[in-house]
Amino acid sequence: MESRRYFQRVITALILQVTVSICDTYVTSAMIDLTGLWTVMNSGSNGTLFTVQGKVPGNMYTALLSNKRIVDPYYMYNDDHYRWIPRENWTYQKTFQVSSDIYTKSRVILSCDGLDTIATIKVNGQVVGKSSNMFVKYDFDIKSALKLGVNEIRVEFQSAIEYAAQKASAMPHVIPPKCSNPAQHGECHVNMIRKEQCSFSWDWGPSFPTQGIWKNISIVAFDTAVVEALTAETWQGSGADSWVLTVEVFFQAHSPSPVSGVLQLTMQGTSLHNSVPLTLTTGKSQVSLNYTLSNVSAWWPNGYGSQPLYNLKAVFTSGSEVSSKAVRVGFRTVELVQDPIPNATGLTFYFKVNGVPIFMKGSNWIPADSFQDRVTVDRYRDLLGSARLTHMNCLRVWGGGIYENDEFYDIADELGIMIWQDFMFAVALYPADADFLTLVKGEITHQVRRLKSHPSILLWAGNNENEKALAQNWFGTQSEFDLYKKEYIDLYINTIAPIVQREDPSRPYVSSSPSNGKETEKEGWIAKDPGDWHYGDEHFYDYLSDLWDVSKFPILRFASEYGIQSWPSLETLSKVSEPSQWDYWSDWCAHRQHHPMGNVEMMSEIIRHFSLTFNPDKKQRFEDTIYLTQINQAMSIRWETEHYRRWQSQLVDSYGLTMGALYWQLNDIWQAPTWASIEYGGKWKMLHYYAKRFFAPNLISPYLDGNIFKVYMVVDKLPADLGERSGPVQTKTTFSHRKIGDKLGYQVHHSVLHMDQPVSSPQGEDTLYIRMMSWGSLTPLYTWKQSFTLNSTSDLVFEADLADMLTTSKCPAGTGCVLFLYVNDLETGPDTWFPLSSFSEASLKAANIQITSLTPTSQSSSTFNLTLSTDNMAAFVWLEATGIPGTFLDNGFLFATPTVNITFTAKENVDPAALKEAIKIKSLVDIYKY
Ligand code: BMA
Repeated sequence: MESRRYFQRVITALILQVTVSICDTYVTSAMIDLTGLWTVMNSGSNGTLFTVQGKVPGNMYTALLSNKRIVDPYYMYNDDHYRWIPRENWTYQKTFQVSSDIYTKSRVILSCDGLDTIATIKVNGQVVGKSSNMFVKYDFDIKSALKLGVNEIRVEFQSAIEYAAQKASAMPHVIPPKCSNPAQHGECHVNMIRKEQCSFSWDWGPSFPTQGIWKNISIVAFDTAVVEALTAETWQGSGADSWVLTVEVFFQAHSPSPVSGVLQLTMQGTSLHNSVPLTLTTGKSQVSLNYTLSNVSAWWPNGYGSQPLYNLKAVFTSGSEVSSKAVRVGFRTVELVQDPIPNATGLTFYFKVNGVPIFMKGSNWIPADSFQDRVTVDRYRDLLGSARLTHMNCLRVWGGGIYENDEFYDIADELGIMIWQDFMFAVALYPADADFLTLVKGEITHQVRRLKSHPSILLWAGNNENEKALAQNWFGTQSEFDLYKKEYIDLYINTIAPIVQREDPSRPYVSSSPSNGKETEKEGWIAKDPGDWHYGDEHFYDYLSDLWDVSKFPILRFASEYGIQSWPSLETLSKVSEPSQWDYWSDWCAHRQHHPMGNVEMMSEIIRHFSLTFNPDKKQRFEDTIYLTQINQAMSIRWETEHYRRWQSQLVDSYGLTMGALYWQLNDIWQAPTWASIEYGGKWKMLHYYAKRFFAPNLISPYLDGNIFKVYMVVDKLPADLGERSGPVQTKTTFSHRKIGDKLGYQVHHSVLHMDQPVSSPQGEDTLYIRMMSWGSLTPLYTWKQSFTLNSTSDLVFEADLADMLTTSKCPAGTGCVLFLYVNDLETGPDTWFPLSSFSEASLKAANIQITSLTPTSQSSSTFNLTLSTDNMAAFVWLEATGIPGTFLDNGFLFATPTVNITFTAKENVDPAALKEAIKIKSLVDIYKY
């Protein structure tokens, strides 16, 4: 804890004059909510004038769509056909009534939570303000423009494409890249405008550069003062169970004389009930208060405990005017540990939450729709719920999208999903002139204050891949390296870092992702190799190697991006494509693929392990090829993620101590081939079902090290460390020499020092069972039994020469067999499997898989128990309930026992017979039958 700053932050009153105000909707007595229907019209430069009614929050695309002036922008080639729309300037116009209780107030503000992006705002024809950053909130003084009765407001947007091009041509030097890759059918110069960077297209998304009022808009009037923002930070207190809560309240006062009033702070469920008399002078001010609290429960990431949230409320009363704000607080500490490692090169790079080292399991989040007004709270809850269901405890909000809506972070708080929050700069260099830096200052101040009270926020990161872009000369900047390096440092180090430090000292800041963390700083902020495996985080992509071969994977401190593509299901694609295009090599499939050579890459990865299907039925062939892309993606990311989890507690030649695996990417912005595990619309790909297994708290992780078959057990927590605690704990990290493979290395163990001796369950012996199964029978050829006790969260529990295992089990050849593994008990223990050959060689046999029973679980008619039976081993058993959105308990699995029990959870109630009818089952062998 930074004691100097902490103890200075006693009751003080600071005066701040910032044009860009700070937080969302004021709660005062005199307000007019301007959301709802507005008139939306274009400039007609394309020759056609449109005047429609459009919703606010919203944008011109969804306004035209809801008025049926265009069809689904996602349909077929419409991303291309509708490129005229963003080249128009669109205006939002509305009339509204002003009554005397507003008109007579001394201060009247037009409060805009989000204007996308370049706009001139007029009230009754008078310009009251301009916007040029979609990520800030604007407050415009409209007192002088207002009149009693009917008023008119116009928000006149300029084409973002046009604005960006103008900015680019006005720059003293080129700031690359100019345009996105042609495969993306996108626009140019997006780095010139403070707008969602991927709205000009990305390698997984379309170009729909929206214009619109994309967040709440209202008129606020007052005579005294309003509470603009309320923030909270939580720090460990002196005792095991004591916390320090730092509360900051931000005011805007407007009165000729100082405003006297009382600030009341309360936090339900705690002892915090405090009244503070205050005198505020005109303008912006803030107070900072610290409270020591005990008897509050700690907030833990998913899998480590619960997520208690406490409601903190600030109410300021001055005369008859009352203004208030509320936030939810979770008591937790976060720390990024970058320590030297004894006798090794490099630094650690891991997070401690409440003092406990946590392996970050998760993925990367991108905007959930090109049209943010379509992203409902339900969609957030569905996607974040799907992350939690697969044992994720961390998502990175990637730097080319948006700072998500408050509801996103609220749900992350509730579900225990920690958020690695990038600032919105990605895969580009950016200007560093005074105007641009001023825009950025307002943006970072606003966003950090808006988000910092969320316990889920883990860290702030300056940008996505821009250090690497400079270090590896991605944009041909080597000749002007010093110039671009200076601008980089001016932006992320001299401008953003101090604001983060000032606004939120409670969280770490890294200048870029990937970076070498402290080493990057030591190397002057642009490291020679920002992806060095000895430091920080890394983004790993390799589309040419066999990603089933674990020796191809890097041994990192933290893998914050890695992934390969697959196609979404035909069920999802059919919503935006014609049957004529349902062919892997069709024009539309090529058009929809924004990653150059992506479809060829996927095919080359598939044929490493599978035969292709040449089913004469085009639709079936397309579906089965999609199935193969999903299998390959799921298996590749399974192997890679298990690799990272195995390396969490071992170090060899200074490599290892991997404490994070966030695969690229969680969700999709539209229906297309991408790296996502969840399709647009919420359907889980096979990868997402596999995530549930490779992120499981107890993981059996088999792999081949040369010709030695090895099995690790990987657990999130050792039995001794189990048990929830109310406060932060201390941990001790020990390095013990250990032979790892044929090398001498270290086994690393973080043990929790018990401050309050919680109940810990005794460390019993567990037993691993390894069955050699032939593809032609459900009766194991041979079973190995291995009992084990874990010494660290990742430990080798079995190894044997594979050739010996084949001999011992009398399995003639790997092509004929597969290994099935489980711990302790087949029904409840974790299980997994391991192929012994590629599937193009494996002698799979036909398998007749049936649903033998399907019954609703007692308490609902949206969850069903299914019993499946098979007469033979079956690989990649894929269940689909076409037309019935929902998820199966497991999918894409190896059917290695006569029956399995699975549940299906539908998103809505469904009739059992209809469900049974809708469920289609296939396994790998089926796609070769035609
Ligand atoms: C990384 C990400 C994204 C990109 C992904 C896949 O660069 O940061 O920018 O979409 O790889 O190419």
